[in-house]
Amino acid sequence: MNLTQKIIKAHLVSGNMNVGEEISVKIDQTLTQDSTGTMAYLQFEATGVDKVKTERSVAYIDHNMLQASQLNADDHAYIQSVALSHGIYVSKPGNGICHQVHLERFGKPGKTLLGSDSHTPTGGGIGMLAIGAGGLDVALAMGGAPFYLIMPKVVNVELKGKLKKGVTAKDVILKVLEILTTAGGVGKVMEYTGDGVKYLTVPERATITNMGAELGATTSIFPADETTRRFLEAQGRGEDYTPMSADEGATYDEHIVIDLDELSPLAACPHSPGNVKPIKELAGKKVDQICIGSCTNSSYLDLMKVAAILKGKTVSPEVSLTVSPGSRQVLTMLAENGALADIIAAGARVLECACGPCIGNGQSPKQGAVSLRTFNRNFFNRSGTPSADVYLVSPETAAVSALTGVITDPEGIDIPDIQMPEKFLINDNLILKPENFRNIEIVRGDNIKPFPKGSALGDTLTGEALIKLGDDITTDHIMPSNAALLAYRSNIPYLSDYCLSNCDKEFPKRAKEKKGGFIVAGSNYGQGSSREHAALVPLYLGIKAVIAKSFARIHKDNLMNNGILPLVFENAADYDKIDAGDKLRIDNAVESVGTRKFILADETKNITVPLRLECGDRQQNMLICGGSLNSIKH
Ligand code: MIC
Ligand code: SF4
Repeated sequence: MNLTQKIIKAHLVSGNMNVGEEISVKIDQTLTQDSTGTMAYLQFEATGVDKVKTERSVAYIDHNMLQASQLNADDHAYIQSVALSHGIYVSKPGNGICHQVHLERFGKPGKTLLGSDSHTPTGGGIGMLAIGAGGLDVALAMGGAPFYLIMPKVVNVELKGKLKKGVTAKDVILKVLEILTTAGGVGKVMEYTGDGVKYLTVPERATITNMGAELGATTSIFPADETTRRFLEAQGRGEDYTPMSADEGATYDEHIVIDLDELSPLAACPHSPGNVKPIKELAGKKVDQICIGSCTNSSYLDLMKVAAILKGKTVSPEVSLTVSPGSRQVLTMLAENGALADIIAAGARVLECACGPCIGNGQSPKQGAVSLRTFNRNFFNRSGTPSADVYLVSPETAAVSALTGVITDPEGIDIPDIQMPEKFLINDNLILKPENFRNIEIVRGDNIKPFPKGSALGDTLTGEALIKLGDDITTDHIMPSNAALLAYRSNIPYLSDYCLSNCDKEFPKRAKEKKGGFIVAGSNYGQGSSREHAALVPLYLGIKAVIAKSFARIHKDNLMNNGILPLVFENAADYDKIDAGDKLRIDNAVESVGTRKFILADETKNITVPLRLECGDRQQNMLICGGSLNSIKH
């Protein structure tokens, strides 16, 4: 067996491990973050479970850090109190980005981790099977339920040789994105092997598994080897190490080879992580803003390299450079060894250890700006400036470009080899352990509004095609996130006025006037974030079904968990026959869920179009009952 199959087998609760069949696995650890966490904990409370049943569950507060009113602080207080009272650890604001901190302090090779954040696969960097999901699935896993997924194909990404100076782990994952594109990983786990693995440190491996989310993959994983052992020992967690690798002669469903010595620095160009070009082709382009950080590239190693490049120099006069360390551990170590002083002296604006600009929470660039970011997503308007062009690059490319003011190729750059520390600085005093707290009162700010609940599926569904969208619509289109909106993540009625506003500002008004209807879309609908809000808000607006050429995994599960039908065109060409404004009708919906075959009548065009439902048996029941919570009650 390959490593993915071994971990799945060790955790299998139901199903057969045949590609494409529904299976369920036991979840050892969970993580939540605050922007999806408020909903996840409201849903967890709705299950009535008293104490979490996992080996370790952690609630991180790292996303909504701008406290421009009392709203975010209210949500933080809710999360802290609800988590501690149910046996969940809390990583307080300031402690760092969930994925970075989880890797440092909690992750264990061979374990399963389910997180209410799409970049949970970061844990694959130490050999965990780490999967992102909607808040409801994480809430159920905290209550001891297994996690259901489709048995993935396992793709072997064989890494050969060694990276050249100035070429980085970011360039490896950008190369994989160039090969597979943003939908190329759907239904697949990317398993990294080969002689090149041993030259990659744990944070470098984590950069690769983190951004595997942009392939749409179920997750990505590296073996746990001597490098992993040294990392865990340096974190004071040597006892958490278990060697994990594929069996000798293991087989895979697909195979990709990447020659690390042949790679050169790459960038993902606007507005997709899959729009990859060589830095050489972009070199010389004037840059206005550079942001270094995010769960992809904010480790100690990343920032030490940035500091070495910036040392003794000054940022170009026309560039605004920000640096957000991934964790307090990283920030403190840089402060103690002087690297932080080098970064500050060069003119960087040092931000707190949090998601920050990555989620549009501050640092929106100026109109029409070119912004280089070491992040993982450059979806349209995610920076908060619709006219800005965001390029995703490595920390080395970002740092050299910050000095020149134009996109600059770092290949061959002469910086000292930075070694992984023998010992990381360990200070867990911002991690609250539930065993130290008794009789906690759950704090509920008045921004916390009840979440909408689905109702049993009606047999006839009618309504207009309220909007017709193209391919690759992201969750940032469906439910935008930015400094102004993030504070309302526990307030679905408020957020509903912004649904799909990145595509059509009139959509929410129209959906409300028409009392709901249908969304029609192209392929890979819902790529990106795990935010359940991208399903809850359409549910609130009365959306009955999304009819698309294909769906991204997490969003499709979120739709079904909330009782919205994700229907696929049986013939992709039928997409062209339906227009926005057409009157649509589906008869015999309940029976059709059973057969997974639907007939869509377009009453405006007087045509019918076959649709199919791709889901497991459990999800059929869920759709008929009107969502996961209803079907559990049944
Ligand atoms: C993201 O990177 O898009 C986020 C913000 O971390 C999301 C979660 C969210 O929308 O709150 C994710 O990756 O799932
Ligand atoms: Fe935070 Fe950005 Fe990572 Fe999402 S991708 S968890 S917003 S740093």
